[in-house]
Amino acid sequence: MGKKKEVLLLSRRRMMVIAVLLFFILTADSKSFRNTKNDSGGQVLYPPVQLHMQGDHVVVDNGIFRITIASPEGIVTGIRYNGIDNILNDHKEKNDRGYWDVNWSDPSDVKDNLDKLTGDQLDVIANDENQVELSFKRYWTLSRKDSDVSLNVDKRFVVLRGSSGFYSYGIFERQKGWPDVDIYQGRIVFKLQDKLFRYMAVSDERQRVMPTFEDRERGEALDYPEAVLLTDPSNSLLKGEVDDKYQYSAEDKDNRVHGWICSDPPVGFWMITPSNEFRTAGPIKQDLTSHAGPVTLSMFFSTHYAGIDLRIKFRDGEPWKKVFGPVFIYLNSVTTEDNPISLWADAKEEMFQQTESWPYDFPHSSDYPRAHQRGLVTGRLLVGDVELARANSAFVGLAPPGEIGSWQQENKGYQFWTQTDDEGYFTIKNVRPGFYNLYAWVPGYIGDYMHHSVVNVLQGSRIRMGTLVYEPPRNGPTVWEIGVPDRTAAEFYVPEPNPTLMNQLYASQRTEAFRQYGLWDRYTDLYPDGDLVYTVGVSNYETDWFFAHVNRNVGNKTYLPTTWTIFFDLEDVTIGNYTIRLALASANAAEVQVHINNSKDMLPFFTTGLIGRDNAIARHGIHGLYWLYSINVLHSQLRAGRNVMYLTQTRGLGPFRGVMYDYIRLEGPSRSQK
Ligand SMILES: *[C@@H]1O[C@H](CO)[C@@H](O)[C@H](O)[C@H]1NC(C)=O
Ligand SMILES: *[C@@H]1O[C@H](CO)[C@@H](O)[C@H](O)[C@H]1NC(C)=O
Ligand SMILES: CC(=O)N[C@H]1CO[C@H](CO)[C@@H](O)[C@@H]1O
Repeated sequence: MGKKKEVLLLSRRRMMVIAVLLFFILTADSKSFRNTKNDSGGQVLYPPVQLHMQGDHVVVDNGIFRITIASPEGIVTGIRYNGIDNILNDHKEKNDRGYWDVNWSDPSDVKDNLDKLTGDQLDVIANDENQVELSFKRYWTLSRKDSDVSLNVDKRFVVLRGSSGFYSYGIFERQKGWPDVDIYQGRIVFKLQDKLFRYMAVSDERQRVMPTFEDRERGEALDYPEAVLLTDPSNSLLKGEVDDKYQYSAEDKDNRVHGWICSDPPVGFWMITPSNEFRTAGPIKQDLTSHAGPVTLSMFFSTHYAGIDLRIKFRDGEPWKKVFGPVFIYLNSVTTEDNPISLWADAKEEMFQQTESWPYDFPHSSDYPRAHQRGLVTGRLLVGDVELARANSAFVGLAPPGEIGSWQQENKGYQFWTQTDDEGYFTIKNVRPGFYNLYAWVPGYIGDYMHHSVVNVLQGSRIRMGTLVYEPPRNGPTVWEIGVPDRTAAEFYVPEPNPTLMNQLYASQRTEAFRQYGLWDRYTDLYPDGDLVYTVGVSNYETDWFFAHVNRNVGNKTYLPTTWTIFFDLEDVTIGNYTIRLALASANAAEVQVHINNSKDMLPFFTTGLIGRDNAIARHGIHGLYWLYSINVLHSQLRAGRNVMYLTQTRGLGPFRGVMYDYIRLEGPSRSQK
């Protein structure tokens, strides 16, 4: 990167170090320099932040970039940076460029409403040389019942001196007695200049030249219509590819920086989400990132890959308040001699810096606790299954008090997650004061852990949980197992996509192959004459177990249920009860019926009932929500020699109904039962 621009890329903290160093170097031979040093710690290199109030909009300029925000609406209409007059798409309406929004409905009515949370009043919270903080507020009243979601909304925008980007956070509040409401989704959205931003990056591996909005308009909508076959793209290299925003989803724990690169001039626009505390449903909840448009999002909450369970449901006048963000919208640039793709590496570096600075020390809202107002929880997790072991890379988190596993549906409070080290130790930092349960799950083991007592985190508290032992469900020794208990179907067979429906990005990335479009129909191609048959001890789940239990495409848009068969041999049958552990990684409007030995036409031995709305098959996920069933089998229902277990997904009709298995195990009777 060029020297001059490199300085511009530096974060505030690094700049201060450089400014102080420069100060010492310069003062060594120039006493007069000292006179120009300001009192705020040596930020002499950067001009003060300036706020200009201009009737229907405000402009904030820190010498690095300039942002224009409609006032009092609190909607970003312009970002000028590095010679680009407006990074945002100014062919779009002013309220369709940089905005917060939520989807909501009145539960007594099915109508889905989109609310852009337009502000009614502007308050200047801070306006000095180092920080401008603006608050765009809207207060809800009963007279707004049909037009606006019943929330008080305070949208904040913060610009710091010497910072190459801006922060936004929002405080949503509901007062006691307000009407029932369901809120499905909340996010901040930026729509960029389509002529400039063509290259998108969501991770080291997942980056590419993207189709434009018009390319999609000219293409052929697939099923769902968010997926489009590019029949006539402006860039002919993209012809014949499928584009779908859901192919760029990420788990929240990995959804920390993504965005777009413009090559001329070389400029990057990035969404940095430095914490997951305000997102919902735990660390592996999946959501959208950036997508063709060009669009960049920070998704605060949604029903994606989870379904209706994840709508935020307010009943009986329940009061509520929550802070979403701050997120950081980062701008970077290099000289024209440099490779613009290097802006991704710099954005990632900036993401690490922002994450390290969390919790921030500058937001003025008292609803956002600073570092010293938060607490710390430490401990060690062991797992006692067949033998006692350290829980390596286990997910350990604090979430509002609930039931075992309830964090994956929880959506009103804050969650704080970490992973254990290889000795099982964990440290959960920066926890907001409040009551929590401590939850955990351990890759390699089934089920969920919850500590028996509620944890009360106080301001500044350091809570030692000591050594905790998770005892996963187990009634006896493993007779056989299929897959790995890790809440995904990633270890199973993910087919090659239909060559006419490819996203070339994933053509050479086996671990991302599940993101291809249309894999549900590959089942019928692979099993044209009969359904999947798996023989324990002979078959290999990596090649012989299709990653999703989907319906058979019999043509004419008709999909029929399928039955998978597992053959297993028992040398002899031990007196006592056997147990089947059936762990699902996803379910969508599905029902799994289990038959053992008996014909599949008879009443099922077990059924899950109709479950799930996570839509992970259609949205190219490798998991949705997690389900675990334990099924008791009497020894008299098994026999020495060959046994057979049938798994029928009974709900046909469409391609997207089905399940993904995480793991299946047969346990023998416990040795002490004999
Ligand atoms: C296709 O389905 C439609 C609607 O169910 C039906 O009317 C039609 O006869 C079917 N065509 C064929 C070829 O099966
Ligand atoms: C075995 O299962 C049966 C039927 O559910 C139950 O009544 C019995 O108590 C179980 N036996 C043991 C040892 O758990
Ligand atoms: C669990 C179950 O249904 N087991 C059946 C296996 O088949 C034998 C013989 O047909 C039945 O007696 C069991 O009930």
